[in-house]
Amino acid sequence: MRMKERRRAEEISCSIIRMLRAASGGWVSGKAIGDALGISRAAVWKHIQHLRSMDYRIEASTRLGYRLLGPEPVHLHIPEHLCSRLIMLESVGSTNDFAREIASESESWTVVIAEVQTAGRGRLGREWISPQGGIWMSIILKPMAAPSEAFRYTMAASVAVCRSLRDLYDLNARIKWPNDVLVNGRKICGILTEISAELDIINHIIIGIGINANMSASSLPEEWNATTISAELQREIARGELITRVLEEMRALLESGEVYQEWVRLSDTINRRVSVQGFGDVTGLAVSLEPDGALILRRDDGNLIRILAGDCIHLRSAEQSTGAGTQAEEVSRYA
Ligand code: BT5
Repeated sequence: MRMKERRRAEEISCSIIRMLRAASGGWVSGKAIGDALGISRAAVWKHIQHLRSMDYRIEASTRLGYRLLGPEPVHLHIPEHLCSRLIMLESVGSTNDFAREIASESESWTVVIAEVQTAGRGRLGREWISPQGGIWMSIILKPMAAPSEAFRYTMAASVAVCRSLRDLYDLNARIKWPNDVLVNGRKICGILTEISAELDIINHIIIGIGINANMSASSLPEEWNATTISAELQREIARGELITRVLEEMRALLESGEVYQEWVRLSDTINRRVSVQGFGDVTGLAVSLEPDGALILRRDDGNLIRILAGDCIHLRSAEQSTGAGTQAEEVSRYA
């Protein structure tokens, strides 16, 4: 199918889903859909088949038409070998909280996914808006590793999301330090890692990943500078496919030993002028990133400072900054 035709087909599929959603689980006749969209009933049926292949559960009746059954089952295309257990919830406060409650008796790679979070959390207890259509998931990991290695798992998650968005949808995804994934400078994914550990060994890590997938950008306040996949692509995606890819990428990365290098290559922060708020406010040029996740900043007085955690604001683009950062060339390969 040519690009233009494919775009048109996707628009029609989206319109059909909107009509079915608007009916709140009620029936919509094939004729009503066909008339509204200017297509034949046979074409409506073809689009319904396509939507079903994208995870939507749609019931068809020759007499009544079509109706959407519950929220979209994102798990349908997640192969079993990627998680030791997959828990799907319609609605939960926070998948990270749910994961924490079951962590001690769960195996590594238990994955919790919710259609909606009513109390989704960001770092430092901040709110994370999590309506229907997004991907809200937590992965329980139990590596034989020291607590100081925990950051590697968060890095792997952000790199996995970035690569998946690039490969599947050709989106210009980059990582804002420490672990936000941005598309064209706007936040599309946030990661919240929580660990339980003894002094020298991790009991479990919970990696919470929130991806704004099939949601309208207007569900998020403008001042947050956020975006969603459907807003970027002007179409909805199959969430099961994206979740699968993220899990595959994460597993491959953690086995490869290349997590840090990839995290640096995909960084959108290096060689930018930034302001970091954490323990006090610091402004300067982001010159490099270290394997433990630290950001090295050159302050205006020339002094280098090492920051392990904080909120980063990008003040100026790489092109406008002077004095290339040590890792800037590698980064530009992804530009
Ligand atoms: C994060 O925190 O970015 C981590 C978000 C992690 C969410 C996942 S969803 C699955 C799992 N279960 C949870 O309860 N959480 C995890 P932080 O860097 O602190 O960013 C929080 C800030 O992002 C908020 O203060 C808002 O400004 C903004 N924000 C809130 N919801 C957003 C959304 N859906 N998209 C983009 N920005 C959002």
